[in-house]
Amino acid sequence: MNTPEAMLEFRVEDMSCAHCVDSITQAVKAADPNAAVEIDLPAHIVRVESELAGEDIVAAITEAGYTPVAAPPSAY
Ligand SMILES: [Cu+2]
Repeated sequence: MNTPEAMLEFRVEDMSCAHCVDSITQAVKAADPNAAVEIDLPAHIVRVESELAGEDIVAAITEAGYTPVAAPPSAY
């Protein structure tokens, strides 16, 4: 799956504070400088608009030390 500019959504349960938000945002932007990252901290949701495939974003967030789970947008 490699749809350009798709809005992808992930649940990151171990994201718990502003520092985590920062780390995850930096990690995604390191993988794609043009990515738009939107984070809902209370809901533990990370939304990413990017040319990257979902698994690449998962890899970037995992490398930053977190545990992302793909969340289908239809679930919200
Ligand atoms: Cu934190």
